[in-house]
Amino acid sequence: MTPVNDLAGLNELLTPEERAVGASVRQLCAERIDPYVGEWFEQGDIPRIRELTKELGALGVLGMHLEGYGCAGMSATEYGIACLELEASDSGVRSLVSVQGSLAMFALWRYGSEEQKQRWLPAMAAGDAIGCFGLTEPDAGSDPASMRTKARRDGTDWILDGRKMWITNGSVADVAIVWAQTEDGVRGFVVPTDTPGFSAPLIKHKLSLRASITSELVLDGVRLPADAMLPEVRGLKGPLGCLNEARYGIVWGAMGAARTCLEAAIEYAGQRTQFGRPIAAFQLTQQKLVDMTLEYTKGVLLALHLGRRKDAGSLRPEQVSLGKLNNVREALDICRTARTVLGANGISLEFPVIRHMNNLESVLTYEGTVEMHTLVLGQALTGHAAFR
Ligand code: TGC
Ligand code: FAD
Repeated sequence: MTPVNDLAGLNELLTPEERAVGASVRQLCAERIDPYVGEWFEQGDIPRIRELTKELGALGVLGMHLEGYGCAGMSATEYGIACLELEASDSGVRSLVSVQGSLAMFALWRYGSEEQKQRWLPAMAAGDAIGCFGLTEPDAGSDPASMRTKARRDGTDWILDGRKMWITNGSVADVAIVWAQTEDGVRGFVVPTDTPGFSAPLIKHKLSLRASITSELVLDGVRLPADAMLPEVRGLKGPLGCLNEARYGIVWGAMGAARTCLEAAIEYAGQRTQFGRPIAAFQLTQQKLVDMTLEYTKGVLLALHLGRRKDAGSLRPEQVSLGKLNNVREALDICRTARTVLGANGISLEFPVIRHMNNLESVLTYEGTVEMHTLVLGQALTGHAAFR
């Protein structure tokens, strides 16, 4: 029996260093996450999230592709491989890492003052401080330009008022990067979460991404000093620039969820007997496994291609959209097909499949929905923006 990665020789496309990154992240996931994550999902929590975040920091995956300030300075491809292995365990764990490194840390690293970087980045790289990224609002999701959160001047201070919604890591964060309207356009603010007027109630009743903290951010007259604003960017291109980073990680990550479900389906099909034969011996089952493997293989090749382009400095935003749209959509399809192979066991948390399938419903929506990425690609192809 050929392992799914060996069919097209995917591992041979990686350097020894890249393979080593994948192996070390997989080892941590196998020891610290896989045995427990089904239970976390059932509870709707990541118990001892601070401990886990420190372990991820010690492994070097927080802000892994950033240079300096305690960050590991690895390549984009290595970062992508780490995301794949994390999401092979759970999309919620990859989210924790994506939001920390690609959104909150990246915003500080790219747009922050030297003082802001020194204050937060080393602690965040080590996992001693957790960050979140507040862009979405109750009435502004796909269209962040319509955000209502406002920052106004009071002397030299800033006063922030507004609400953010669906914010990963919100209730456990030490620092929130909050995007707000100012007289000068959209600006980013570095908000220590112990600032009076800031609160982050947990969002409950999720049936997806349950091993992840998702919160509302409430900003009621939050007073910040003048130097709380990210000085190096103005306008929506600030948050959208961060999204490119996190979306890139998802291009890889989604294939991790797909791999786990595909491998679970192959293993189950080999062991489950009906009509006197393993269900793997039926042509209809083989068709499913082969189609899943084809899409998985193509998805990893696409992720690797985009990773190489990112490392070469030539990755364009619409190429990230192409990868995010394709790989999340196909990963979800792979997980749904795997679920059918497992029959009734496919709906049980005793197996990883339904958890990954439900998680990917969130991944399909966050970081730009299927429709938004379709419109980005439509605009690239035709020159017409069809968002409004
Ligand atoms: P538009 O007029 O097109 O652009 C405004 C300015 O931004 C620039 N820009 C970009 N810059 C960098 N990267 C990109 N991908 C960019 N896309 C646009 C653009 O050049 C322009 O710059 P300038 O200098 O001319 O001002 O903006 P629009 O209002 O028409 O919106 C375009 C659209 C719809 C594509 C954008 O709003 C969008 O991507 N919407 C989706 C929102 C989204 O993805 N939200 C995600 C929130 S964070 C999250 O979900 C985290 S989940 C994480 C986890 O748990 O893993
Ligand atoms: P809407 O924008 O209201 O969209 C609803 C539907 O309408 C979608 O199908 C959409 O594609 C479609 N639609 C909208 N406009 C158009 C159009 N012009 N043409 C065609 N179709 C259209 N956000 C953050 O800022 N930080 C986070 O950390 C974060 N974490 C998240 C974690 C989870 C678990 C989830 C579920 C979401 C998270 N989000 C976060 C929010 C996420 O980015 C938004 O949910 C997403 O951008 C979509 O916004 P919305 O939910 O308001 O949907």
